Amino acid sequence: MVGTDASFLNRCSCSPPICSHFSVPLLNFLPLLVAFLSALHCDNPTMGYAQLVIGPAGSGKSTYCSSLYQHCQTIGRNIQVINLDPAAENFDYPVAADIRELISLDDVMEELGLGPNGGLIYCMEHLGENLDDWLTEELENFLDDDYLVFDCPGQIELFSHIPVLKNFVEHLQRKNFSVCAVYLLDSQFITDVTKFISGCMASLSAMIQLGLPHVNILSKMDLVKNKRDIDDYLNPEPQILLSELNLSMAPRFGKLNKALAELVDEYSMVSFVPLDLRKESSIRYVLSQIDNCIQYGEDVDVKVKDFDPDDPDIGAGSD
Ligand SMILES: Nc1nc2c(ncn2[C@@H]2O[C@H](COP(=O)(O)OP(=O)(O)O)[C@@H](O)[C@H]2O)c(=O)[nH]1
Ligand SMILES: [Mg+2]
Repeated sequence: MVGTDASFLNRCSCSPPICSHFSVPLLNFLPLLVAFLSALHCDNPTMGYAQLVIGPAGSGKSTYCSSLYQHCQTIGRNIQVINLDPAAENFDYPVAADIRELISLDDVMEELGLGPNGGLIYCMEHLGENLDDWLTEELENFLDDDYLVFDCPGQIELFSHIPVLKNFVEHLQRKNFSVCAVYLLDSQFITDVTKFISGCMASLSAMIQLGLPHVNILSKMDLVKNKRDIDDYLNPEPQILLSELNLSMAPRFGKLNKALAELVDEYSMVSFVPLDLRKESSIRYVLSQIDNCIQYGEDVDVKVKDFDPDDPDIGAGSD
């Protein structure tokens, strides 16, 4: 930060008579001047931090939020988890704010005769129309430097083509929050290369739509029997992906496979961080990756160690 103290005034290069002539009025205004300069030069005066936890239904978003909350309790770090899923019923974390106070899925389904999916989209669009009221008021309950975690619903429409979450994120950014998208993909889903590519495409569409720093997480690592199978998908080579795709699909899809492998490579997003909730070290590592993305803790010097896929503690290596 530049110019937040008055020491530069001591380096005044004007001649002594002029300096002494102005010294009394200048001293009177010194505190104001310093405050003014601080405001001008301060990079992030009231910066907040937020994770937007997204991914398909059942991928483990709410469980992740709850484990993250527990972990932060253990290490004495303050986070607030906010429920954005109007269909959620039970929570394993204290809910700091809840979309169901704004709109209830049951009411929408009953009054508008909508099904669960249509009802949920309606609720989220209602949220989009109430960002200036509901969200702004809720945010006022938090401190400027609070770390918020938003537990989102899983409907793919919300992070593919309906702009609600995009508008939600822009609202947070206008309130000076640094936001990271945390995309969870169920490791049970990754049984072959075609499913892996399909998971990547869904994550990529969220990344493009939201335009946020993005961390991909492979959840439920405790259920993976042979961890070597998953290793191949944590940081795979595009060429290997392509040859596997070609092997598992008809020859007429060759060009499409090449384009898909290139797309995934160009967005450098074929990278998943494994998460095994049984291991504190795994949660700590995931959190450090996200903190790094949003520059949380620059002032407190958060320790981020290099990724070592063979480290059994992180969750990808064999036990
Ligand atoms: N074994 C295992 N099960 C998990 C894990 N995370 C979530 N689950 C289970 O997966 C189901 C869906 O989890 P939930 O957190 O509700 O998913 P969400 O729909 O993405 O919020 C629940 O039955 C959870 O108990 C995990 O890390 N390991
Ligand atoms: Mg959930």
